[in-house]
Amino acid sequence: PALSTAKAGPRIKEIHITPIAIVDPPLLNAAGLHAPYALRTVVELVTDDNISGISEIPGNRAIDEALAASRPLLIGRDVFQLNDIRQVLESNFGRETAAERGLTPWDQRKLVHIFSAIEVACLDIIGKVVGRPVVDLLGGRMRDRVPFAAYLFYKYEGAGGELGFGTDPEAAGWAAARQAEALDPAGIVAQAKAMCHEFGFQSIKLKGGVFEPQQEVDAMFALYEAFGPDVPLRVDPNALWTVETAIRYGRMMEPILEYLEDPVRGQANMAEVRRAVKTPLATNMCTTSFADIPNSIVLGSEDIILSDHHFWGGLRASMTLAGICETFGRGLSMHSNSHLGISLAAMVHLGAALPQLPYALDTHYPWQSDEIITAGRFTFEDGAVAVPQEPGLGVELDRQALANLHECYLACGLTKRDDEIEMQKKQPGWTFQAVRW
Ligand code: GKR
Ligand code: MG
Repeated sequence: PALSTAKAGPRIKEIHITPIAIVDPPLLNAAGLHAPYALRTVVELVTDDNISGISEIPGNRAIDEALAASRPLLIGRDVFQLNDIRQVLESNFGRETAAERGLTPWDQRKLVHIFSAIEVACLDIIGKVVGRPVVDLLGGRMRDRVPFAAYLFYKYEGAGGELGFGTDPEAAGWAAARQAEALDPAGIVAQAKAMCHEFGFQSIKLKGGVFEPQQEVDAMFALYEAFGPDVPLRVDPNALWTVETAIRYGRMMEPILEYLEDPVRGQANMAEVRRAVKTPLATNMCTTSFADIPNSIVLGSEDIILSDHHFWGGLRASMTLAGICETFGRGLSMHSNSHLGISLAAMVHLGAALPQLPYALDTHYPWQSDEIITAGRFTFEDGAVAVPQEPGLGVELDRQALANLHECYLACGLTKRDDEIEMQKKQPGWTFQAVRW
């Protein structure tokens, strides 16, 4: 039963769960190839006094179904009682194990995504009720602008969406560059220049785990040559390398890397590489939940945890993680997946509240062209996004765009992310391997 409170807050009356499909170009990664559409789910809570709160999570039919099944547990609950809501969901679904995350670069757990979807939408509502932006509900802003990094991908030519591997000859600037093939160091440098020119990013990350390591290391040196020592560089092979490979190539890149992200699989392997290479190691794959923290500390598996409020269980959980990182000397930064502006707004509020922000955060946003917020696409200045000042998340749902993107979801027929199947369209017989080189 819900606990009694001195003053009951607004209660959840309706929960709307809308899966959408957004245009995504053919980006390569360790698990294969991005489909022409990335899936997201938009959640809207409406209270008994008709205040609406929104959130966005990665799209996956199984998660949407679990979220829908939790409706009877959530309807009637006070949006301020986030601790209670979390406990109710956990008692219903049971705790998730690290194994449920899966081996792919992205996280496949249900409960953490459900927590996040509900918590962010509740915080949006609470912010509107008290007239303060979400960052103030997380303890207040430490900065007015949140810096992001250029997130480069090897890719096939193609715009994604209806065009698939085709391109729009009318496109110009970054919209044209985003369609171009990038399969070698020169292609990656050209992509970096176009992206940094458009968004002003001052740090660069390359998604690796696509080609044999020497080629990816060559791309990193080519970026270093092109951008010089003042632009921090990172590479992320998504745990595809062996310990031996990671030590060999990690040492080679010591002079040019800000950090090396998930070179190997598992905390013990990460710890071994960390002892042998001077560059800091970061992860969004080996330490991805609070249950992973004790072993991370015992083994010393990484220097930087890449939080993601979508799979750490929300914004407040990410603030808790920030405290743990501070206690144990871990750096904290942010991971991303293909996303739109509701997620970006939440990421910016969190980024603004974090006590320390030593690294520019990840975002896939430049790869997307759709939007579902009324203000249209966020703008970046010198690679940073200004923290919304309005109450709540500070973004409003564009209902027409939501309906269109939902139609797109129904038409595209995708129900979960499967990069292996997409890759097989280009390379028949290709299979994902948890460790490749
Ligand atoms: O979008 O292909 C991708 C990325 O590989 C993504 O799924 C990862 O989760 O960005 C991610 C990462 O840093 O590992
Ligand atoms: Mg990563």
